[in-house]
Amino acid sequence: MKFKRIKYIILVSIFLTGFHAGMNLSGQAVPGKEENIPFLVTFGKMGQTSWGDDDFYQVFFFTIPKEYTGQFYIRVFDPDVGGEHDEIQGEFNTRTFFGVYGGKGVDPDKNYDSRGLNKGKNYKEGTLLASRVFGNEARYDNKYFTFGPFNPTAGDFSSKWNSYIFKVVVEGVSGDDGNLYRFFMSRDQENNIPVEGGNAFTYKYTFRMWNDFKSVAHIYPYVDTGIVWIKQRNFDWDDDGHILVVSRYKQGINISISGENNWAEDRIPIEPPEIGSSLDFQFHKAQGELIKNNNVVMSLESQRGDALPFFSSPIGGVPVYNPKITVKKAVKPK
Ligand SMILES: [Ca+2]
Ligand SMILES: [Ca+2]
Ligand SMILES: [Ca+2]
Ligand SMILES: [Ca+2]
Repeated sequence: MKFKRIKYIILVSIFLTGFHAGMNLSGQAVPGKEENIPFLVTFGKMGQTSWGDDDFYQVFFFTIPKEYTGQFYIRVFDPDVGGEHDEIQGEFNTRTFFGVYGGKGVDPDKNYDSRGLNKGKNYKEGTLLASRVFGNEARYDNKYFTFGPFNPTAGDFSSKWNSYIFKVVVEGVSGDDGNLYRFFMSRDQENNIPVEGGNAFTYKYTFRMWNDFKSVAHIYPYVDTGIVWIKQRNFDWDDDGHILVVSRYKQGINISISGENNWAEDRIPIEPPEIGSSLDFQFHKAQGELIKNNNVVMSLESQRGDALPFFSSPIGGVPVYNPKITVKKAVKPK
């Protein structure tokens, strides 16, 4: 009975908080529109982890809904390491590999190695469809480079998402500088035209905060069925303010934060109303003296040790705290 009521409340609140809006939003800008994150970051492999990248690579997945039959492109903004946006150490001498993968082996639900969480494991599984290594190239500074066109059916089909999945691997193959960049999955080679219903996700997010202490960054993990608690891990937050978790059910929980070049972790309980929706991890900068060029890494896993994906366009829309959602303590069965 009680559970039925909770279910009803969840359904009503999903409807009211814009489930449909969430489904139709274009998630092709990476970082996404709601995330308020200026750039992804990948350092050259000779970099120092104290600059905020613990492993010098990043793996992102793009989903193309089955209904979309046209071609598409993956555009990278500022793929070079030099000129504007990038983080120099000494001189710019970093080279970065970008590779787009399709075919079997890409779907991270079928092939866990594809998630890129275990260094040394083969996160490049799949068919390499296109790649390029960028150095200090003025030609691509503050500009887009476009991979493609790709046919959706070249991806790895996922019945779970009813979508073809593609993977982009970014690796700092040499040097010690930080490459800042963004993606856009587009229908057009020259412009950013979203593929309706497309999305993107990663299991380990390495990103840059805005140099503005009024600015709050958000990332949105999806909570699948069967999750009871999650373990959060964040790296090199530089004690910059606080990190809050908000959901339909959580008004705001402060989590443990990392300092310089270290990890912080703790467990966060998950309640039934949060299943099948997104959480909102909010990164609030310290007020007063500005901590500049803060790069940070974030990952989550469930009590089963299974990683949670962060979607560029949050599944079910941006979660809004609803004080009317309550959870009664489970009554022990007789
Ligand atoms: Ca640049
Ligand atoms: Ca350098
Ligand atoms: Ca760059
Ligand atoms: Ca940092």
